Amino acid sequence: MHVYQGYYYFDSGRVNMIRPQYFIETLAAHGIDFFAGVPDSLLKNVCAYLSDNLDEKHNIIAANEGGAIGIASGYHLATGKIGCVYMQNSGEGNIINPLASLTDKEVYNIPVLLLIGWRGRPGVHDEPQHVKQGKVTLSLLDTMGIAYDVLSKEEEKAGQQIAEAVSRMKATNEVYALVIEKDTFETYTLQTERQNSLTLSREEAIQTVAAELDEKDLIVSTTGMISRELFEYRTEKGQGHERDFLTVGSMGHASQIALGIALEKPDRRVWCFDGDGAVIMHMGGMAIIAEKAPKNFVHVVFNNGAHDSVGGQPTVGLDIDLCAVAKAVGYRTSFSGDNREDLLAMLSRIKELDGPVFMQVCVKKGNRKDLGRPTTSPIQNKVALMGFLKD
Ligand SMILES: Cc1ncc(C[n+]2csc(CCOP(=O)(O)OP(=O)(O)O)c2C)c(N)n1
Repeated sequence: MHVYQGYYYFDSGRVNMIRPQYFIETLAAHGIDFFAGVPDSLLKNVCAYLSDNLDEKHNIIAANEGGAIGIASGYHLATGKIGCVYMQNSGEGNIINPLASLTDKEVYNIPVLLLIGWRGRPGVHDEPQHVKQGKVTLSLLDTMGIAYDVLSKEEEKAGQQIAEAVSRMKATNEVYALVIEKDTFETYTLQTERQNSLTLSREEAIQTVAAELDEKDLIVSTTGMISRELFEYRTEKGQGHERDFLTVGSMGHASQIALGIALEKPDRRVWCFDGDGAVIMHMGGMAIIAEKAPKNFVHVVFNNGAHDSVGGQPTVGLDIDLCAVAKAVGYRTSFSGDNREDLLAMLSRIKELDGPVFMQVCVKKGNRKDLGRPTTSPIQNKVALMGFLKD
C-alpha cells in the first residue's frame, strides 16, 4: 500500500472508499434506518442509494437543514429511535438554532446522527463560498458541544466509527456528527431517477429571460448552476457581469437580497432568478416580498423539481402549486410556462405590469457538462454591481 495525494492505494490500484450500500447497511445494523436532510454533492452517492432503497417514509428531503433536525426529533419522540440528518456543511447555519434550543442536553436532549459533507476543507481547493464554512465546520461543532469524528474512507474503520457514534448517542441521548470528506463514497448510480417530461432546458430558459431585460434592470441569481449559467451567458454575449448579483452561497436568500435592492431602487426592475429547492428552503421570504409589494420586483423560479446542482435529488417543486402560493401570499400576478413561446409572451406582459410578479418556468433536469464557474471573485461582483446601481 502507498499513499498518494492523501488517498491510500492498495496493490490492486483501487482507491480506498466506502460503498454507500455498506454504509447504509451498517447504520441499519445499528438501528438507524430513518433519514431526513438536504442533499449535498459530497453525499450524492449516499443520497442516490437512499432514494433507491428506502421508501419516502424513511427518507425525507427537508425544506432546509433546520427542518430536517425537527423531523428527526419528531421521529425520535414518536419511536424512541435515532434518526440521521444528512447535509452539506453550508447547512450548519440552519441547524444551529434547533441544535441549541431543541436537541441540546440542556433542553430536550434528543439524539440525532448528523452526516455533514465537508466542502472547503482546509487544504482542498474549493469555490469561494465554501472556504470560510470549511474552516469553521469542526469548530462550530466544538462550540455547540457536539461530539464528532471525520469518517474514515476505509470500511472497517468507518464501521467502528459508526458503532462508537451509536453507542455514545444511546448512552447520552446527545447529537453526534460524522463529517464526510470529499471522495469518501464510491460512485453509486441512481436506478430510479424521477424524470420530468419537460423539454425546455434551464439554461435556455435563463438565456431567454436575460435577453429580454432592459439595460437598467438587474438580476439577483440563486446558488448553484443558475448563477453559473447566467455568468456564462454574459461571457458568451461579450457583456459585463455588473448587472448580476450571483448569490453563490446563502441558499434560499437570493429573493431577499433582491427585495432589499428593489425597495431602495424603485426606478429599476429587479429580477430574482431562483431555484425551486432554494425558494422552498426559505419560502417565508415570499410573504415578505408580497407584503412589501415592490412594484419593480419580478421573481422567476426555474422549477425542475430537483436539487439539480448537487445531484438531482427530488424537491417537491413540481408537486406543489408555487403560483398558487405566490398568489395566496399576495404577489400581484403569477404566471407559469414551460416553453420558449410562453416565456416570451409572459415577458412582454410583465413589462407592462406592476410587481411583485411571480413567474414559474418549468424546466427539465440536467446541465451542460462543460459548464464553467464564475471567473470573477464575489468581491469583484459586489463592487461592479454597486457601481452599476449608482449610475
Ligand atoms: C444551506 C445550504 N444547503 C445546501 C446547499 C447545497 N446546495 C447548493 S445548490 C443546491 C440545490 C439547489 O437546488 P435548486 O434551487 O432547485 O436549483 P437547481 O440546482 O435545481 O437549479 C444545494 C442543495 C447549500 N449551498 N446551502
